[in-house]
Amino acid sequence: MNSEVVLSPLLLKEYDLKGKVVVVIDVLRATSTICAALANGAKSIIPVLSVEEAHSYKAKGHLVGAERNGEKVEGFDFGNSPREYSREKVGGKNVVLTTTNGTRCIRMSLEADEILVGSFLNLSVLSSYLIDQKKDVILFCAGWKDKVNLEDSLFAGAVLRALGTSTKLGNDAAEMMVALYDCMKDNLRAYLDHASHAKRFKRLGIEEDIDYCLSIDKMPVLPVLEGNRLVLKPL
Ligand code: 3SL
Repeated sequence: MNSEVVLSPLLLKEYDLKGKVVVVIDVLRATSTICAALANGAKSIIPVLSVEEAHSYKAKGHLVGAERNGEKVEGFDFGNSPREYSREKVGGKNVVLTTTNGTRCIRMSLEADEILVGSFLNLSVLSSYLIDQKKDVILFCAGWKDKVNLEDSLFAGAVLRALGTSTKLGNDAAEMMVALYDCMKDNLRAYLDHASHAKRFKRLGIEEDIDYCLSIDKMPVLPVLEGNRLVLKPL
């Protein structure tokens, strides 16, 4: 198996996704929220690109989450905090979600053989699956508005470490992120305080979400894209 890391959506066009598994990574917070909602019994999550598209689902009676720039968009049922997507609210429901970066990256990956969602919440389940399926992997970091970010890049390093000798490190970004993860793995929370998104969370008063999203293996589920919706992959 060969695993490559894509550190920004701007770089995705340089990679051939055909025949590969893409893991979309937006640990703060879209991919953590998707894991939490599905683990809490949501039937599916429908990722959509624009607030307008989200509005059209809302008008048809769907439950809809919408976030832009870290904040809930007015008029929707949820923002993008995984803590909002409780069993009481989402159990048995299809939920539509649009976020600044994460849901867009899911839609950018459609050429791949399989699209999975990764976060610290499902690190072990995701890694075990990748080892078993033996296809080449692209770890696609959503970043922030096309810029590289710390939290998604570090998580790519965590996945590569978990894959161990099952994978070759397929590009320099993979080498870099394993080295970074090895340096920082014992101080992840403190290191992430340096992230621009952590500073944004501080300004918005939603730092609690960082601890939630760093809870390793809290939600042992594997979201996979089937058609236009994310569902749980049977494990
Ligand atoms: O960019 C995204 O998709 C979001 O995860 C950003 S935020 O964490 O909701 O601010």
